Amino acid sequence: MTQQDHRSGRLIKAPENFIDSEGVRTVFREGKAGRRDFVRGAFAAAVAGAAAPAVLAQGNPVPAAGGDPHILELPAHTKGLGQAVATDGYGKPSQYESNVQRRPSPGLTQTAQSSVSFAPLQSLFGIVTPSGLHFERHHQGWWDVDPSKHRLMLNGSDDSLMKKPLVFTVDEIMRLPSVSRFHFIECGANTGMEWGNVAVPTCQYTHGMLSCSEFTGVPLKILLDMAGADYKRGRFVLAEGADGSSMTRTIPMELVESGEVLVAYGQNGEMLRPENGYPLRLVVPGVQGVSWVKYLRRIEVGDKPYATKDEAVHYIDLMPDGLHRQYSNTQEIKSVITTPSGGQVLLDKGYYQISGLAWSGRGKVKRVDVSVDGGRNWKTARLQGPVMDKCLTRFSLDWAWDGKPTLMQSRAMDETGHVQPNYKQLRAVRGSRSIYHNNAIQSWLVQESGEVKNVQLS
Ligand SMILES: Nc1nc2c(c(=O)[nH]1)N[C@H]1C(S)=C(S)[C@@H](COP(=O)(O)O)O[C@H]1N2
Ligand SMILES: [Mo]
Repeated sequence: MTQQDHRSGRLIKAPENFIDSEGVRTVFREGKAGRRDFVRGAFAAAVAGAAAPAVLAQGNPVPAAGGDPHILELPAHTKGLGQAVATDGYGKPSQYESNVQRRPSPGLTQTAQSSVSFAPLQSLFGIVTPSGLHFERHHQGWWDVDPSKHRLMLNGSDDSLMKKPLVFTVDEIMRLPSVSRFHFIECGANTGMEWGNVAVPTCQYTHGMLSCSEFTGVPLKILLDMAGADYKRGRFVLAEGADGSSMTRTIPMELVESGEVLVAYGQNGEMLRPENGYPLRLVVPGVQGVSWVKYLRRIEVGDKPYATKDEAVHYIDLMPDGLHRQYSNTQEIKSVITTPSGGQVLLDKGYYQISGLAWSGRGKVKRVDVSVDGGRNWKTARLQGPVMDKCLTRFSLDWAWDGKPTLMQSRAMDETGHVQPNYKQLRAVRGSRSIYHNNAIQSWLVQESGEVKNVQLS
């Protein structure tokens, strides 16, 4: 990198699009050597091959001498006629932001239908995920379901558990009293590739199975009341989706009774996106994403947990003693620094705003501490309000880089007193061969070159 580049901006963005489709195919051909190595190797190769010009194109060049033409010369847009209103009936982001995309992880899954795309957390501000960048997790592909033909059925596992089984149309649900609430959704497998060791380079891939929206819908409790549910015996509900994945999950009735569980149709002010369950999805605040059943078509009230495939065989946690833990619903306190983060490059010393996200499935985030010396000393970060229940919370801290290698971490605490563990603490309880519910403290190493790297401290 030349001196000129150093003057041109303070941070080079992470090269999010550094794997092309041929690269993905190569990875598939070569990879059978064990999943974690395979993914790690794919990324290492891709990072090494990232072309410098593509990275530099993200810079913001300022000429060294002769005046800045971007000030001295009037650009066309100051002299000509701009485009007409409603040129695009549904607006899109600027062409200059086309690199900000949700992306699949090369080599992670065998098909693109039973797969996941990760949200570009490193490129987002505040707490809301734009709907088009929301992460996706499909077990059998997504559908654009015709709302006029979609139905939601409520029944009991036996007749006495539901006095008046009902079938709703989407219109009927949208007539009922609604609420709008901001909540995060995190796949239980988020950060799952990192259980054993560092696997992926950027926070898009370490933490991007995480998004946050304002959801609008009807509390499920209202629908169950209408159908005459027996809350005394009926301590569980089964939620079922209308796609081919037979996604069914048991939800404890306490969560429904609290009024928090929603049958949602709205996401960030408009209808849900098809990828996120249009026209109806369950919103289960604080609970892992798999329970947020999309294309929701049926709710059954029962007197015991259902032990469906996605809770008895999948979405279980291998513990150090060799047994599996089931029904670990809650997404525990967690945080990640999104800037500076893996794959980004700091271009000079001096001031940076450290910024990141914190969240807890147990309630509000109470405090976030940030360390720039690998966890020896901690400073309390600013929380950007409003701090909401079971919602992403943005934190920030002022920092001046002295040009030396810096190990950066964030550690969050929630209002119930739960504190985010480091890897040593987490592995002591959970071992290192699990997939789900990795809420360990993330470490980023700012190297002397300014390049930020994903690292784990043992
Ligand atoms: N019907 C249905 N619902 C589903 C799934 C699915 O494959 N089918 N995937 C689940 C999983 S594992 C997660 S993490 C979330 C992801 O929601 P999103 O795709 O809107 O991000 O949806 C859940 N609900
Ligand atoms: Mo998930």
